[in-house]
Amino acid sequence: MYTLPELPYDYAALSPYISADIMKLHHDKHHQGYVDKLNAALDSGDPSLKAIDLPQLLGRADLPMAVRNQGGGHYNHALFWQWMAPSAGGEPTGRLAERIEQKFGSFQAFTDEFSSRANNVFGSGWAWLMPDMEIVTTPNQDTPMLLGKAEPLLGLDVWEHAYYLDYKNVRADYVKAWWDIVNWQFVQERYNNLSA
Ligand code: MN3
Repeated sequence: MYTLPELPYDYAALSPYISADIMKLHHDKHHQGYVDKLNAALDSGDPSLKAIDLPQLLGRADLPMAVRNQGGGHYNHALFWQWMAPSAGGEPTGRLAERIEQKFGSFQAFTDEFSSRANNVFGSGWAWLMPDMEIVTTPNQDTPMLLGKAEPLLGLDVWEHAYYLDYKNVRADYVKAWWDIVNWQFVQERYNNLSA
């Protein structure tokens, strides 16, 4: 049975970039909903699916739609909380910083490209940075694994529920502000693990 992970900081910790109201709603209602519906879908479906690791499971093309959507929702949000932190932002350092510069020319060029891709996701979805430095977007709660790709290094939730209370319908303002709370330390740890 999947369970809702606790936020690694207070609801208000990411304010003013993301308000306590959004964090509470997003974590306690939306993410809890994905967990509950994932468990219900697994309970009423093929029992062999319960034995498969979630990242692996989400790479399967033949999943029941409820498992794909709710499982993706749980996986994506469990990481999303960790991709943000109070007093974060800035730029990565070390191997990851070098790789970003090598691929995009500069950190600024990377954030410009990623922001542009995130802003252009039609409807609800996610933007991802992959361990090979590819930028990918997916609709709904689909993960990069569903496209046959690796687990993502970094991801941004661009569903309206992630920003509407703070930024109304102006997704670009949310995307711009988000860079100030990206937890590069966590992204760097993932890079070291995923690209080793
Ligand atoms: Mn969300």
